[in-house]
Amino acid sequence: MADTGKNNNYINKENITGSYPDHLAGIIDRNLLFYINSYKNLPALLKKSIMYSIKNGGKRFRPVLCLLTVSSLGGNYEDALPAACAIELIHTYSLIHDDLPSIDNDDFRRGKLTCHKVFGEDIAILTGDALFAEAFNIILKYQAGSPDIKIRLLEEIAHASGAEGMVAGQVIDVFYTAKKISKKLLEFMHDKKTAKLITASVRSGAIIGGAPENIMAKLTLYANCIGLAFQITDDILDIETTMEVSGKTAGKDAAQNKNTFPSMYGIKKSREIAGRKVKEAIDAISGIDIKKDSLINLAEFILKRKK
Ligand code: GRG
Repeated sequence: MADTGKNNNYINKENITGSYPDHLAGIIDRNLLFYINSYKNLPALLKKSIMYSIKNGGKRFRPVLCLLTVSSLGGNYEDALPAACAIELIHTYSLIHDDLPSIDNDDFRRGKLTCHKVFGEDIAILTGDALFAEAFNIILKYQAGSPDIKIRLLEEIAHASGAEGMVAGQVIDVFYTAKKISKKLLEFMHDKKTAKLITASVRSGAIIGGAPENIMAKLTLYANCIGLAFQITDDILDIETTMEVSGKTAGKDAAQNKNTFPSMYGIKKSREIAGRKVKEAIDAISGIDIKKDSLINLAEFILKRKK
């Protein structure tokens, strides 16, 4: 069932940087479409809003990270496609809800109008809800492995998304907008809002790849560090990139008085902190016996990315 891209002329995504594994992102795109198309009993409007939200040029950073982690452990990345796609569905749900008028009120995402701008707020909320639930369904239905592996994956992804994960970070983000925040709480917010799902992506790959505890611990540290660096560079890009490149409205954080690394430390220091975190991530995996080049490459991509 899995589309591994080996015998296909897959849709070439616009190259994100010279070193980004675009072919894996393309494979994720096609497998996402396969899962969504396998649903037959859903209202046409919901199918349309889901397709609109899925087919839209995201980098697929989290699922790619999951696949690369499996490969780094000597496994077949094909084995992780359901879990990787499930994580992308959760990420997509979080973006749809994040863009809502009652949260960040964004009109553009990935170069297109946001889901609520096209389908209305009610349908956008429901589209996010559907993607969230279907993420777990895809793992239950398609993920290979023992029941124990499936339970560990569900646990990992649910924890990263829930009240002690992404939602916690988002609540702090919303509550502290235009209010003073401490450095510690700012880092906590970024860790929950963004790093947790990135960490779950690596840990899910490590579960599927059968990583022993010592390697799991190093990979977890790697992921926590790149997760924080990813959000810091996101904050910087909000200031430095244009709508044409990023596909979302530029300068929104400052306009909304959001707490970000640049607002706390300035751009130069924020860039240094992101650089330190990427170095810490690479150091974490440098001493372990895995095929680490592609994970190092993806960590370095975070500092080079333009969107
Ligand atoms: C239950 C209302 C409710 C919310 C769920 C909304 C939410 C919790 C969390 C949002 C968390 C969030 C949007 C974090 C931002 C993370 C981030 C850096 C997004 C951009 O990710 P990229 O660059 O985007 O990977 P693409 O478009 O490439 O997928």
